[in-house]
Amino acid sequence: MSNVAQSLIGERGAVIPQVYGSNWLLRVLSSIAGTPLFPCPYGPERFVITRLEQPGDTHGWHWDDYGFALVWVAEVPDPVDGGFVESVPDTSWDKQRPGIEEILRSRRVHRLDLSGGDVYLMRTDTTLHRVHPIRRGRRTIVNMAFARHDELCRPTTHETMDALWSTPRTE
Ligand SMILES: O=C(O)CCC(=O)C(=O)O
Ligand SMILES: [Fe+2]
Repeated sequence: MSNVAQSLIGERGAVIPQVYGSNWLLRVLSSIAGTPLFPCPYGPERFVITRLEQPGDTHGWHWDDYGFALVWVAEVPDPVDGGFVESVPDTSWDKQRPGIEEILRSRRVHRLDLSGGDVYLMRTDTTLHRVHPIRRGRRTIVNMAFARHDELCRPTTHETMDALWSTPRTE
């Protein structure tokens, strides 16, 4: 799996930062979510480009640090080769004891098949989710994170980022 970090996209990219900063987009997403959404207060989590390309590459089971993610799917293998999204809604992240195995044993796992060009919005703080490991092909997405109002000021640790980048961060 390879990632292009927010800082690099911010420095060299034009379209992604512009789309992310669009008030129109925020209004549309807020109306779909049924709650006002805001740019993520923690810069490094605002947007990331992620590519899976080796057999077995996955984005393993996790919750995100903020409430919503908008995922733009640039390319994805045929669903028979993996790359679809699996999720368990209405689950919460106990950071001391995530209990992921127990949730997977006892709850129905939903599946979302994707095609290149799809965009989806997910409630990511209360939805356990992962990308099913790919068997072949390549999967490239842009993930944009958005926060609810109550997430703007609260102190937050950034476990999801830490797992991606292996650098401890707290704000
Ligand atoms: O690639 C996807 O569809 C979801 C990615 C994801 O869950 C994340 O980046 O936190
Ligand atoms: Fe996620």
